[in-house]
Amino acid sequence: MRRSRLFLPTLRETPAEAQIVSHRLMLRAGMVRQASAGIYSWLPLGLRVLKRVEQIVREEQDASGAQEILMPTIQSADLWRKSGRYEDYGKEMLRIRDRHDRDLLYGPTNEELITDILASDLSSYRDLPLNLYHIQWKFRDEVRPRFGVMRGREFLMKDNYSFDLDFAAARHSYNKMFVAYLRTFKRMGLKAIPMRADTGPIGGDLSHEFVVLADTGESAVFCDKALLEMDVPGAELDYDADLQPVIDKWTAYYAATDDMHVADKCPVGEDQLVTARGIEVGHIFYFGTKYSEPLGAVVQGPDGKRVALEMGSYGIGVSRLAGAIIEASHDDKGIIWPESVAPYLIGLVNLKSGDRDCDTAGDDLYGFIQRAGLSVLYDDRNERAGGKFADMELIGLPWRITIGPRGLKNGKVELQPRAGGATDELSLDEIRNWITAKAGG
Ligand code: P5A
Repeated sequence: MRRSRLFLPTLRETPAEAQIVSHRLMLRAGMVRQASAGIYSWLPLGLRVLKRVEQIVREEQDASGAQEILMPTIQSADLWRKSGRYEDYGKEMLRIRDRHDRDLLYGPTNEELITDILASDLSSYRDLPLNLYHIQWKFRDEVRPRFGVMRGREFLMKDNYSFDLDFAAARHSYNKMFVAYLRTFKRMGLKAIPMRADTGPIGGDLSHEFVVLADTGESAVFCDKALLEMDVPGAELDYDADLQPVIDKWTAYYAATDDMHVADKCPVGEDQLVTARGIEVGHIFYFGTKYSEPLGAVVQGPDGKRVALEMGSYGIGVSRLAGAIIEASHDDKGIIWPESVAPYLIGLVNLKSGDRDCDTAGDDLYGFIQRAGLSVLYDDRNERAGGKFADMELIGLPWRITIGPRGLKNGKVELQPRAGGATDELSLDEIRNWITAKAGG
């Protein structure tokens, strides 16, 4: 993409309304704009990040055996009356009435709707286990939406729902998600720590929050230092194998959110305890038959008896993650994107647009990078070098290649990683080799 064409309204000044660094940087880097309180439009750069985050989530869900569906944002109040949550959910639920005076709502979550689908369409235990997910916008009328996309009213969530015949199978479904979440967050360059959590309005008695440590996190968290060094299972992981040993390893260490932590009873010594702030990026729940019973999601088991399905639900804050990644990875100049979610891998800066040699070298390299299959933002604007560099640092692309008249005289360009480290001077051949190697071939 040519920078001269890209709709990327960056801001020099720090917007006054933004209290935390990710919100400030997302506004300054032209990623999002507020539409109304807690509701955002995603501009091209922001949307590319959101899509990449979403895709990592999707790939890890698919790898675990979950199947993607898409349920609507608008739901009928009737189902929620059956589960008893229509009243319980209170003011956080956005209630809507249609022209026929029917009560609808903008879904804050989908336990009822998915259970209703299963109630109608699942007939035999042979179709189990089943795990269905979707990635869809949710609405929760938070009292105090703040911190940009981190605590919005409208936000993108990946939510899935597992259905099993008995507790042992349901526990395995839960464990699969536990491991899939560890892998998902790791791919985004995040250290997410699973913590025992309160189940709130979702319900049930087994639940873990996945919390990314960051100074600006909304809640205080406490955990054993050892958890910061734990290994995450790699691609060799067999999801059908017994995952309990992996879970046991992770849960053997103390980790608790504010509301679960009792200082007097904490088993970890002071020198081993990390006290930090965290951002909840995921939350998993096992709640048995809480929804399947009232909504009639029942199957005939192998012995002919009818049993209500054992269920769990599993959420990831997809739009929140875009902010959480920035909280975890930035400096005083701007964002530092991990390669896995960066809007473009390379920022190509032409220091002297209009100069024939610079333009030729720039255009050539731009084409070469694209043909190699890598994503690149080419700053071809006729602007001061200082401004171009500041812009690139702000938007945080992992690699910067700089072409200037002085270097070109010696046939050289500059390569610099955004995350820090030395700037390399490379010949045009060398930079092409680097690009080819980066593209994996
Ligand atoms: C699990 C999936 C649920 O809703 N039902 C379906 C369960 N869980 S949850 O913890 O309430 O939400 C899941 C994740 O969504 C993100 N999230 C938010 N992101 C941005 N703004 C919000 N207001 C918001 N509320 C929840 C969190 O990452 C949470 O872990």
